[in-house]
Amino acid sequence: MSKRTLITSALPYANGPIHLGHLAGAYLPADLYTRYLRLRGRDVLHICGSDEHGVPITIAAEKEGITPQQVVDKFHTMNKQVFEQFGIDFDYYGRTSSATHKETSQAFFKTLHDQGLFKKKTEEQLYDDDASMFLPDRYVKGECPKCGHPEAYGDQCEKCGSSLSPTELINPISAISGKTPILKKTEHWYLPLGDFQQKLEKWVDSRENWKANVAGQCKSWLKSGLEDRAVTRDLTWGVPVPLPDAAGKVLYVWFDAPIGYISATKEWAEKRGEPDLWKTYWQDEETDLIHFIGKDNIVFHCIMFPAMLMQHGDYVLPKNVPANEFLNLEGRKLSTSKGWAVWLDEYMEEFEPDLLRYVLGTTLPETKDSDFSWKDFQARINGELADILGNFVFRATSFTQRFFDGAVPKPESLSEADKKALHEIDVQKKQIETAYDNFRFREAIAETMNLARAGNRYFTETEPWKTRKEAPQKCANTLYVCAQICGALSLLFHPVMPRKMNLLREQLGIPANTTWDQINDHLVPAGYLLSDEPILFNKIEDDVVDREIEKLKKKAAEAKTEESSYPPLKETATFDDFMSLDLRAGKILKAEKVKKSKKLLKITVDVGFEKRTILSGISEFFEPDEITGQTVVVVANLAPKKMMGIESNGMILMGENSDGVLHFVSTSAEPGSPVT
Ligand code: B3M
Ligand code: ZN
Repeated sequence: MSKRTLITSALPYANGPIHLGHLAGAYLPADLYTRYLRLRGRDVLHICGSDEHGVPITIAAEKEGITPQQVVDKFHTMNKQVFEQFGIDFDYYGRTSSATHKETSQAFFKTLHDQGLFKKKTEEQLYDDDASMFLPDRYVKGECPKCGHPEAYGDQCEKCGSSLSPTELINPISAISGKTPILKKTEHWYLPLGDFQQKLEKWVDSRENWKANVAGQCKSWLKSGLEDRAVTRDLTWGVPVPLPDAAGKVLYVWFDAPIGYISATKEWAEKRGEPDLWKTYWQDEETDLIHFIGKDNIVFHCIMFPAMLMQHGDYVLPKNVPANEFLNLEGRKLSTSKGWAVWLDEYMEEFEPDLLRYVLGTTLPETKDSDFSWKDFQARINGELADILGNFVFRATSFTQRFFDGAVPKPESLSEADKKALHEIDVQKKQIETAYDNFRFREAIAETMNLARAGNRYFTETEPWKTRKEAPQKCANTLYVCAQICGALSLLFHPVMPRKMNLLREQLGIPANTTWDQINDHLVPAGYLLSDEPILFNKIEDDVVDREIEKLKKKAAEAKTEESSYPPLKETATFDDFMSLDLRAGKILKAEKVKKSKKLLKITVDVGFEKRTILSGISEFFEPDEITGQTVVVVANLAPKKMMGIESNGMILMGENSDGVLHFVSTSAEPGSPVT
């Protein structure tokens, strides 16, 4: 087993508050794992901080009419505080606008530059003539060439996770003027990722116990071939490129941000008065480096950053990157711009953190997107925390208070049922341990709750309300056994609900420094006097949850009116422009899903004079058999385009509502009829 574990959570952009999707993606899983390892007595360090550069910050600043520094100062403070309040227990929460980070990221870049790694290239980049600026990253949106997602960014598609260059986007539109950008030459330094193809393939193949969704994404990128990636940008906000001929250029945010993990560790070590201690975590093979991220960050943590670390030399590489998928909200994609989000600070105005830690923990998107709903939040708290865990603890402790003056009774000649119940502690502990060790947190939480279920079953089956009169020692044995199960639960559930479980542990007199390995079937000594039992979990009433649902809908409605939910009008088109398109009526004869693509349907369309194969990114909205037979409008003279190895010959017109739902443009004309 390695000597220590270095855990990082994705640095949240300091351009907005933290919401449930952030928690479910990276921060809660990372905190569950960190707390579990600390309980096991391992040397573990959890590093995070604010990602304060890049276009997300400058766009937020422009939107609010303030400086980028003002944006990051506001949200760094807010997010750091809200994480603390929620119990995400980082060892250090840094920020990439710090001096240490600037120095560390510039030195890292300089080392790679002086090794002769980068290719300096002058290439045509997208440029907004009106705004007189280049359009890197989120300054441009367009259709993803890989999956057809209509709102991919210039550096990345959030739907399929692909890392892109702005010039790869189909129909790019400037996020500043809404116009189609022009091409203009500019010089940048490129990371030749292709040079690392073999090394990365070998390294990814050597990774053990990686989640299928993560390994799958890595392998598909490696398979499609790694291309050069620009690691500098024509921006004013960011870490200046430390070269004399790089005036006006900064490091690409995804080059400097992962180095933020290293600079934050340096600041942590400095603060401890042991400035070199950071090296023990980053430059010693005995460290397990684990990155907790959302799936849209996989390429940067499994391909780009490892390549940078390999090239630099003397750094450990990630042992695991247990990336989570996305959390949806009330069955719909979480969207801050559409106000469809639950903000952590607003949640904590109404409810305790541990309740959400538990409920989110049971529905983490560990292998596929999952959903949070307020009704499920209420059901889990009422039906599991209150009715199972809370009820078991209350029955056991209140019965001891009432009939044994609060003193845990002395066991004598335990029955088989008593021994079996005590043995459940060890059985469940082993299952929970395996689940945590393999980043299966939903399973760990479910198996912990199963121990409380077993405790309830045992209490009911041994009928202490009867044996109290008929066989007092049996009753005493039951309550002794229940006290041990409560003791074990207070530690097994601690990673999930630290505050609630500290209350229970204190009530049972279990020392705060008790470790995971000390969890056994005799944590609470006979004779121990239980302190008064607080009701651990109060039920949530319908009106409370209905109020939260109303709040969410109101905010979404406000966001819709606030931000015109209509995309900006494109540039004026001439009549000739329009007439150059040949629109035809087309009847859908057949449709089928495209393997390995979440979005594309392969559709056979009869356009009268011939049958066409057309790929359309609509499989999230339509089942193949439900569209067969419809007559739609087809752009019939569009140049063929290959996607996922299939040639698409034309485009089917769709209307997209403000909530993102797509609808066909239908016609009653016969297949092949021109549409003008
Ligand atoms: N700031 C989070 C995001 O893509 C990004 C993570 C950086 S981790 C080095 O939303
Ligand atoms: Zn995509």
